[in-house]
Amino acid sequence: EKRLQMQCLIGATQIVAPSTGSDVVKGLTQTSKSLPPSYFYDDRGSELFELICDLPEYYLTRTETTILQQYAGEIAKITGACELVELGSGNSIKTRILLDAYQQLDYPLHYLPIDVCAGILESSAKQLLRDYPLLQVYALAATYELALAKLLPTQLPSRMICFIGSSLGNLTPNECDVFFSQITEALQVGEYFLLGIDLRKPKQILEPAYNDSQGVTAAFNLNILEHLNQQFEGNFDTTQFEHWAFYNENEHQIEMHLRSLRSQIVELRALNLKVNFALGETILTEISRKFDLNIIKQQLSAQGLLPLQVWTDSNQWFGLLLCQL
Ligand code: AVI
Repeated sequence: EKRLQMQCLIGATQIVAPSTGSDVVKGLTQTSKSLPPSYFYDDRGSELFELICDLPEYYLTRTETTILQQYAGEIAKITGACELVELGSGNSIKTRILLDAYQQLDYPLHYLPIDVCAGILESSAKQLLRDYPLLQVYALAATYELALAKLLPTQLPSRMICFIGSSLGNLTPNECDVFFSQITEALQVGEYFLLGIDLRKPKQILEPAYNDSQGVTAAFNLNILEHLNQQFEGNFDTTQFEHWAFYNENEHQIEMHLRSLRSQIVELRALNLKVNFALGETILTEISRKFDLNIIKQQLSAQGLLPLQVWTDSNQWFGLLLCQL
């Protein structure tokens, strides 16, 4: 298919930067153990995340979808014809709302999905090509950082980098600053950044979203260990860890951990690493920060990303910001 080009910057077809696992070694040898959340997204993890998005407790995807449905037309009118670059594109379902809006205005459709999971990237790109006969897709299996550094100049009048789904919340404040500067580096003056963020709200709503009654989030969390087993010849026994997620009100973030159910030693042979776990010791696998619109607007402006429009839903649970460099 001529309309699809795929490039893999990580994983099996290593072109630029093979994942050496040094980030895993670093995280598991610290006093407070942690893992980079990007390791959630192997094929199984991406599938589980899709299931999470449809859970009754996980309001994020539904709410952002409502906002996109209401304002995609407005977004397309503001930006004019532009190339859509999406970081963490996953199944690209919400992006279809944007593609539809650009298509309705007869703008050319150029889409660059970027995801660490090559499997879901390829299958969703192929599905998109079937559904949008005029679409050109250039898919990149890469981390955000690598992908942003690799973007070629666009052939369209403008570009919009989309970072929706509140994945920004999975970055620490420092990582967030670095990320914003990578965004400004990747854009030309006048180009756009579309950001979707989960907003602060009572714990009673937040905690169930990360502790669903069907246990899908627990399975998603535990799957990170299966991914490490597979990628680094590990012997994590997932029955000996449990999911633990809570809202840290001081930091305004969900913290998701895996707690060791006994004292145990785990080996990752490919990394030449043995890790000791005490009974009850945890690995921090993810933070999911919840944002204040005024604070994030100031942060974006301070980095030169001027918020042009901010849209929310009727509960003010989720925010969508269109910024311009
Ligand atoms: C991808 N990211 C925005 C999700 C979140 O809500 O932070 C990942 C997730 N973790 C548990 N459930 C969903």
